[in-house]
Amino acid sequence: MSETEKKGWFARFRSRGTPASEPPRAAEPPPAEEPPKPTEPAQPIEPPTPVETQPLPASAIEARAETPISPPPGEAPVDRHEPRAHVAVETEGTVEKRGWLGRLRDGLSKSAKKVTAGITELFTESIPGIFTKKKLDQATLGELEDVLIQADLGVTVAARLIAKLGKERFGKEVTDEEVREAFAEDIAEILQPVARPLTIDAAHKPHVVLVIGVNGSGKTTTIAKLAHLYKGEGRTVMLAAGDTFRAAAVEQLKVWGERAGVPVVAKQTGADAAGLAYEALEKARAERCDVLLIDTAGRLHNKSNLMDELAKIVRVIRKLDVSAPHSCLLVLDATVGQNAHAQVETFKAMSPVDALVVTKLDGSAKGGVLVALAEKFKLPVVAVGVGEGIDDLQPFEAKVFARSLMGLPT
Ligand SMILES: Nc1nc2c(ncn2[C@@H]2O[C@H](COP(=O)(O)OP(=O)(O)O)[C@@H](O)[C@H]2O)c(=O)[nH]1
Ligand SMILES: [Mg+2]
Repeated sequence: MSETEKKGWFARFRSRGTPASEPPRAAEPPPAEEPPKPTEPAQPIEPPTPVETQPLPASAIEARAETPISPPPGEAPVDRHEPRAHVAVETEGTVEKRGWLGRLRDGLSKSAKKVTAGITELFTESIPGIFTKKKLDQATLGELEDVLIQADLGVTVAARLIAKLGKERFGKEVTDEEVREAFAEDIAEILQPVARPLTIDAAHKPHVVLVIGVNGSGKTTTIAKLAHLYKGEGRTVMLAAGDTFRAAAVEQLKVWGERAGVPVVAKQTGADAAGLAYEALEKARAERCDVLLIDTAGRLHNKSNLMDELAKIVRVIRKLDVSAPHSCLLVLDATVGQNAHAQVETFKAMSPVDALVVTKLDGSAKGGVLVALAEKFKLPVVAVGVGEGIDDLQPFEAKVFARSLMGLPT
């Protein structure tokens, strides 16, 4: 990542915290028909349905249950967030930087706990709490490999990490922390090439971002977060409510648009999504907008309907701009774990996916899946979602992520 790109992220995060750019948490959209969620997100926000655990790409698309997520206009807002003291006190300069690092670390804490507990356990003598050095033998390597696989890093990554550790330390006395340090270094190496922020090309007016993914993965929320981010950078943003399939979806985007202070092009439920995208692009071009974010349905009657719809959206917007979409973001919910692989395969076959956003890292112990995805698909991870709020989108930084995942200070 270049220094300027990095600064871009920091600048965006620095621009937060002003009442104008950040709506109060209490004003975030509550679910339409759900009771308020408990403040402790002990369960994944949207637990995958049993069908979703099937490794079939088709099921991956169809599996999401309809989730009522849009707040009916006028309904009393519900604050579903825990107080985050570190955010409240960290407002400026380097302190602010620690703020987002802290939030990423917090977001990854469930995943980190899982992996560090697994590793630490191997290094604990029979008296609990006494950690010792241990001679790195074949059995320990095998057990460490299991821990990595269970933490969703995948078989390939686990094998790679273990091979490297074995090569460097076999037969030597090591501590659990040394092992975690070694793993973090290797993981950062795997992640480095994919840690690339989404670059908005100013030559395009607008730069069209098509946002795709299964229902409930976090597309609409991510669009709101990106809109907020770009607006904070002084860019003009427009949203297209392309999920015309679900009744609440259009309304949900409109509410987010209002909160982010950006216009939303929308039609009624059931309208032609490609037609809507075309109109939105026409409008954004006429107004010389910098960014157009197009929301899409994640679930239609069947997989081929979804495929047709996405293909049609791409075809139709290319009538106006042959180079559009300039970015095609696939949004993945980290809580689905290994099923994310099938989703990438499926959506890659349907549309020109060129980057990933991984959401709900805060509600998941499966953050390790991001490493497996990076190793396998090598698609840039432009950002990660660590909460439901409009500013809960974090830059994806290889080293920070790797160290957080291994429960190490960043
Ligand atoms: N905890 C958490 N929840 C998220 C995150 N991103 C989205 N969500 C929630 O996931 C649910 C589905 O999100 P939504 O954007 O509507 O998904 P879509 O169907 O893909 O558009 C909503 O309740 C969001 O608040 C995240 O990063 N962390
Ligand atoms: Mg949506």
